[in-house]
Amino acid sequence: MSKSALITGITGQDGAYLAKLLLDKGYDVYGFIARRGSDTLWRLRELDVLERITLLDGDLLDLSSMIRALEKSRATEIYNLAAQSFVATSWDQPLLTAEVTGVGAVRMLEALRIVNPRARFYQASTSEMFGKIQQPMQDEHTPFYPRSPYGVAKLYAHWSTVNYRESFGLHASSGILFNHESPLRGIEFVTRKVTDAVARIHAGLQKELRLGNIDAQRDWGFAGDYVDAMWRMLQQEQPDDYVIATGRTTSVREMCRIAFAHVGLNYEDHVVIDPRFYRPAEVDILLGNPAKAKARLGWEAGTPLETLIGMMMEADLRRVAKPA
Ligand code: NDP
Ligand code: GDR
Repeated sequence: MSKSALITGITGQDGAYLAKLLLDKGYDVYGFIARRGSDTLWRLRELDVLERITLLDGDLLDLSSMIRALEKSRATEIYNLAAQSFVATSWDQPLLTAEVTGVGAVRMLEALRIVNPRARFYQASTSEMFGKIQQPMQDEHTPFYPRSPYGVAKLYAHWSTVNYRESFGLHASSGILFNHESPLRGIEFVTRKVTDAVARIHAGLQKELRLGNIDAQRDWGFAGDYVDAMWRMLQQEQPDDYVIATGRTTSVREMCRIAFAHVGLNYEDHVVIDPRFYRPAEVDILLGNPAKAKARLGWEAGTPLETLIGMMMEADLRRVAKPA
């Protein structure tokens, strides 16, 4: 009998890659989706998975919809990827972010306790929980100091996952994932904002790119690699928490240089610093130590930033040349 998995946030970047990975492994894949007015299914179409999954309506604000989704899917693996995930928006919508990104995870843990406490649970935790950095490389023992309402909400969800594991013996694991990108990344995030703009500038459709703090540094990997780490966590006999990262950090400035150079342009001729994109509090630098994931999960990041940006650039050049 094939295994059954339920993914919240299946319409997002990671949800689409994870759905593909699980389908390729023979799972029955169910997606928990909040119905929106606009088309949110484009990523699932792009990876050719839409016709192979079952979508169940629901919302992380609505416990009863979670209970029904768990009952209908009979999922033995639940991946909680849904969130208000854009850090900048979390200052404008702190309460919604808390409800969806923080309390939403606890609703899913409660639903799990009610319907199937033996199911395995994955929580999408984040390097944003480290926030104001207190040691040069962050691992599973680094103290947390979130710097945004998003980071605070994720920390609540993270500790709740740990607490439900310790209180009720749930197989609940938390992946502390550092930034990961892809051609399916939302356009509001900086890497995709840059690759989309470079493609447009190259095509003569725009001249400048307005950015905020380009001296921020991130540990960027490829989303396609990172969803494999999520799956590996749930295959372990014991649940645990893992840092998932590349172990290399790069500034937004350098990332811009790589993207513009892809089409023979100099970023300094086009990037304009716009204070509107500065954040009330910044996470200056992130650099993850993925040693535990390598030792226990046999997982390693496989895509260098240059290759990743190249993939994103090629996808955006194609999109700009052939608009939908
Ligand atoms: P995205 O923003 O691309 O996807 C978020 C998903 O959550 C979308 O499917 C969205 O649906 C869904 N969602 C939002 N609100 C609700 C709600 N109230 N009820 C149900 N679904 C909802 O995120 P990513 O794929 O990039 O990230 C996946 C998860 O991993 C997120 O939790 C994120 O915070 C976390 N994370 C991401 C990292 C990264 O670098 N990408 C790093 C570390 C953690 P819709 O499309 O309809 O809006
Ligand atoms: P982040 O990603 O906040 O790290 O959260 P984002 O790409 O939004 O920002 C990265 C860094 O770039 C700086 N920056 C800008 N960012 C955006 N979006 N737009 C700009 O114009 C701009 N200019 C400079 C930011 O200040 C920041 O320092 C992502 C999300 O996927 C989270 O959900 C996830 O938890 C973390 O990664 C790990």
